Amino acid sequence: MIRSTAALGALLLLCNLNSAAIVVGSDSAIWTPVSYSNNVETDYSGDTQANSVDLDIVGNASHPGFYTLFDNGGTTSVLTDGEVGFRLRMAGDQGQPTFGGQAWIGMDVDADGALDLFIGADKDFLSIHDAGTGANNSPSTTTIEAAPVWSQAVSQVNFLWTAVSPELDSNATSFDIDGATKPEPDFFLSFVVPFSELVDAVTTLTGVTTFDDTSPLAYIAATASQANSLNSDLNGVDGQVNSTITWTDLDGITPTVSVTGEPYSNVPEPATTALAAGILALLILMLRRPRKNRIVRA
Ligand SMILES: [Ca+2]
Ligand SMILES: [Ca+2]
Ligand SMILES: [Ca+2]
Repeated sequence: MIRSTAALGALLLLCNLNSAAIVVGSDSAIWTPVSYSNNVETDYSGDTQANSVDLDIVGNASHPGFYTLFDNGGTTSVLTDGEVGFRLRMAGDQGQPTFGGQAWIGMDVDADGALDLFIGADKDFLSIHDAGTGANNSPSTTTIEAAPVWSQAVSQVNFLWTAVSPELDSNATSFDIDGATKPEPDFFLSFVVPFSELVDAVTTLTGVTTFDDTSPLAYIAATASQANSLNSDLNGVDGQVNSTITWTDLDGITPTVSVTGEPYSNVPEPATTALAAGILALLILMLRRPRKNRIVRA
């Protein structure tokens, strides 16, 4: 009995290792809060242009408004098996069966303060879009190409719109942090995209030719009432959806992070450094070897 139970446990563990990496409805305690330059993991309530609670990103220091979660898929092939998730805390919902708007995660992958691509989520599809021909360095210069370079229908595996609960936010002390103005539970919008699709988009659409889980990037997060704009709420910024102020000056873009959400400087040293150390060790070994041979002949 014990042996069969152990075997079953091992089998379940094996199945788990081979299943989808990120559980979209997992506890926020295992997700990484995405911080902005002022270290505020928050957004203001009631600052949406459309005045819709399901488009109003909210947060405070102990209840972050924006999380990410990266999983390498449990294998050595992070570029094929990795997944990256995003979670936004909204003030409530509009009583619709599901999320009624559009969420955007904008990414700057070449550290020039201008967004290079956008990851989108609505009730039907997850998608990745090229930044259009606009400067994309401020809310007012945002352009998002209408046609996605990748899209995937939402499912129970990659998308979740649900009220914040103790199961989804075990560290929370409130489930309605904007309750003073809108007394209703906050909602989490959570979605997961394959890391390989993000890598393809970065290397295809931008001048960045190599991109992996150690690469630098910066995020903005926003909501919209329609595709191809950021017209409702900008995370970390009070209003300003039409602002000409740059993302950097607005504090609307994160400091440089990795896809894990951790500050870039804390990322383990790149593989290239390890490779260089390996080559150096090999050279030392090769230089030593002839001297040893001469001693043997003598
Ligand atoms: Ca807000
Ligand atoms: Ca609320
Ligand atoms: Ca850029």
